[in-house]
Amino acid sequence: KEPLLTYRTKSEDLKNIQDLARIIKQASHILVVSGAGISVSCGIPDFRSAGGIYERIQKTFSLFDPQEIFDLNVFKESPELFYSFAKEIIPRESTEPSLSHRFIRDLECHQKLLRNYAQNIDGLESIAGIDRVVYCHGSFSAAHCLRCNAHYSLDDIRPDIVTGRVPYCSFCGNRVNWDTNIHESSNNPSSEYKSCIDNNSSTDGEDEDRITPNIIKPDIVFFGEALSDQFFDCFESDRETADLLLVIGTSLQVAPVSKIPFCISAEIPQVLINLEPVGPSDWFDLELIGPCDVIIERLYQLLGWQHGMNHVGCFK
Ligand code: CNA
Repeated sequence: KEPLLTYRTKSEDLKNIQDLARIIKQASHILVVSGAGISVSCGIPDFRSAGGIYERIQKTFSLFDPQEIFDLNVFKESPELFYSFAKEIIPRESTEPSLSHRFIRDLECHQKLLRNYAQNIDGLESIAGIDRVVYCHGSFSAAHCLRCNAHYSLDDIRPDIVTGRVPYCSFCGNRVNWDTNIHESSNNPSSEYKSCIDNNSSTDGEDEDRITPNIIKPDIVFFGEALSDQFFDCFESDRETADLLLVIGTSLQVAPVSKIPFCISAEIPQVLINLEPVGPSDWFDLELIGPCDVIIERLYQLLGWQHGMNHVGCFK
């Protein structure tokens, strides 16, 4: 009996972790859908678990639905809601990817990773070195001014984020004193002032300036915003090519990523690795229920793989 691990299975061929290891050995086009659960061991809380960010937001603010903090209109009106918890999701400079992130990278190094569809916005996939990643909901690594579109890096706005302040575009804020509530930003953003200046060098659109606040918004996808073309373009071909679907650390509550298992042929084995079951009991061929890093550590043993093959020579 495997420690800390329970199974739900609907398949005779795929009934336990040993079977999964066998299938991974055979596979060459693995599609991984990952979520907040793979970053929990890095110290970044998820949304929907007990004690997660949504529960705390609901206790702190009088929001009907905690998801409102990801609503663009709410963000424009009350950006302090979003920035009151954003510091919890950005990785610190010392944050290391989890074993689960490194496993996805090792799948890539073993030339088995078709694509990692990452819902996370913390950017740890890139820190783990995963190249074949699609950030379905964007990431904190870049940001832009909602009014003039000037681009900022995470480092530009990190000082505001970690202190829970709303970052405002310095240039816009200084140029048009359109709202007395706008404070002077403490930023000294390094990038793309030029585009900001160019975009603001005319008085045309002044009315729009007045209604579009000069808040800096991280390049993450809010509710009501479209996912990138990259997501749809990649998935269009990947759905035909995948030979195994691994869903790791997600409640699969957010569309369209939650539709991925339905859009892939039922012939392709679909496996969930998560702390709790997700969806109806016959959704996945196999569910491995437990902390993902523990399950993945066991997979390493069964596969006979070393951790972090990328450090000793990953080829693409
Ligand atoms: P979610 O809805 O909060 O679900 C997380 C899932 O992970 C739950 O089913 C948990 O049971 C499970 N889980 C928690 N800990 C573990 C663990 N150690 N091992 C295995 N499973 C675990 O988050 P989703 O990712 O499903 O929702 C998508 C949202 C959450 C995306 O838009 C993200 O941007 C957003 N989010 C991202 C981060 C991040 O970037 N680290 C953090 C919090 C939320």
